[in-house]
Amino acid sequence: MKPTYLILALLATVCANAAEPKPPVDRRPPPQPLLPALDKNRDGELSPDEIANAPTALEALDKDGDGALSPKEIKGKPPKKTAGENAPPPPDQMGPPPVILKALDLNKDRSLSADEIDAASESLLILDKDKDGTLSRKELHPGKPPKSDPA
Ligand SMILES: [Ca+2]
Ligand SMILES: [Ca+2]
Ligand SMILES: [Ca+2]
Repeated sequence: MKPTYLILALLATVCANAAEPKPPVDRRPPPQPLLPALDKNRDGELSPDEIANAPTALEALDKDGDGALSPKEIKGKPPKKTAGENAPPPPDQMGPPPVILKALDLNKDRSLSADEIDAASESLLILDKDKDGTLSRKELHPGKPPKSDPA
């Protein structure tokens, strides 16, 4: 066996590895599309005032003025397109809907009707697990439950 072949094979392997296209892996949790609209003071929590103003804040997202929020309006600006319109994002690779949308979207059609917007304040309070009237970060981003040590 000629050693040159070995080196060439090695080089080829290295090149192949380097050239292998790796799709960017986004391991961040899915964004809460509605939170920026609702969280007026940007502290990551929803105060009683912010919850009370939820319907107004949501109406502000209604770009086409039909009184309802389409999935597009809920998501806000779409992420930058990669290759024009040729590659539409797969519909359900985004995981479960964000908790805020889940709470507000009573009929689970991923859009918010005028009724759902009207009921936004009440719907949000469903997320208020500790009933203090405020939606804390933990309530808005329920992840793994915190480990409670009995000792
Ligand atoms: Ca806030
Ligand atoms: Ca809906
Ligand atoms: Ca709370």
